[in-house]
Amino acid sequence: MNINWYPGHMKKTKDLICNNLKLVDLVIELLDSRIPYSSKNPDIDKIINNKPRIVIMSKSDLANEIANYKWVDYYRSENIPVLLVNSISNTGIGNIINEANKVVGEKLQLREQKGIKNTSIRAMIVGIPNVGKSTLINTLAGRKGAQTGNRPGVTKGKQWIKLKGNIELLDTPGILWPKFEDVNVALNLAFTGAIKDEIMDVETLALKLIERLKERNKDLLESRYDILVDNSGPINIIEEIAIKRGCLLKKEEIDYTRVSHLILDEFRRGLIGRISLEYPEDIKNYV
Ligand SMILES: Nc1nc2c(ncn2[C@@H]2O[C@H](COP(=O)(O)OP(=O)(O)O)[C@@H](O)[C@H]2O)c(=O)[nH]1
Ligand SMILES: [Mg+2]
Repeated sequence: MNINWYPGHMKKTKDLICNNLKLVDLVIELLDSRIPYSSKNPDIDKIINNKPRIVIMSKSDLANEIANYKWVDYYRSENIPVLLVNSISNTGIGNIINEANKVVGEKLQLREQKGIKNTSIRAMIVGIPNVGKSTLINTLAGRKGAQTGNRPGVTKGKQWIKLKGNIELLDTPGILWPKFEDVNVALNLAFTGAIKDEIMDVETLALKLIERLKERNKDLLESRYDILVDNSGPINIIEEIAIKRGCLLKKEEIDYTRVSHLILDEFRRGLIGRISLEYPEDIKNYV
């Protein structure tokens, strides 16, 4: 598997996040709603080490609604604050500010009691590549989001973005590495585009995706491509889609590369439907 995370890079990233962590009151951990397990950094708990945290399930618009609520229930049952967010349409964004105040509120009161003037909440966003960190930062900043610039003495060299309410967000997110060991995790990351088509050729990846969708999302597959998938193996399904969509070479041969790109692209954009690849009940010993 060819992912650009070698140990040196991981250590550097970890050090950077640890240094930034000292400056913040709150960590906003971003997970992809379609794959909350696979998009979770394996070392996050050790890295943030008891810092207050809010879990944000990003791209909730692309995930199955029932799965979304099951994940929310799961996190609530673990007493971990969790929010569903769609950064593109701005859904759920306002709740982040409320939740941040709930989670960090007591600490702020203590600060006020000690006579500390600036009682804003300082937060940082962390997550694996492509999970939506930059989009969320931009959405949270909005048009009014002014860069607050350096704060001499306290936060040398750091840029903070002032959000509505009393939150200041570090403008550079913490980029974390995904899990490596598990083939299913790698596949999920590749299906959703978190790691680009690096782990295997695009034809095999599309084939694996069709296998997965056939198991749980047969109806969506059938209605998107106007096909019946019951007795067909994944290759047949891909060929049928190719014919329906005109992904053909000369002499009517199937253009496997083109149809594979088409399927992956449509899945990633949510065009096949709102599909979650992981439900809490699938995951044993989830943390
Ligand atoms: N549908 C949808 N797409 C999103 C959402 N948030 C981010 N994206 C898309 O996901 C891709 C990666 O987002 P980006 O913010 O660059 O991720 P980063 O690498 O974590 O900074 C971009 O194409 C975004 O438009 C969301 O809530 N819903
Ligand atoms: Mg980014």
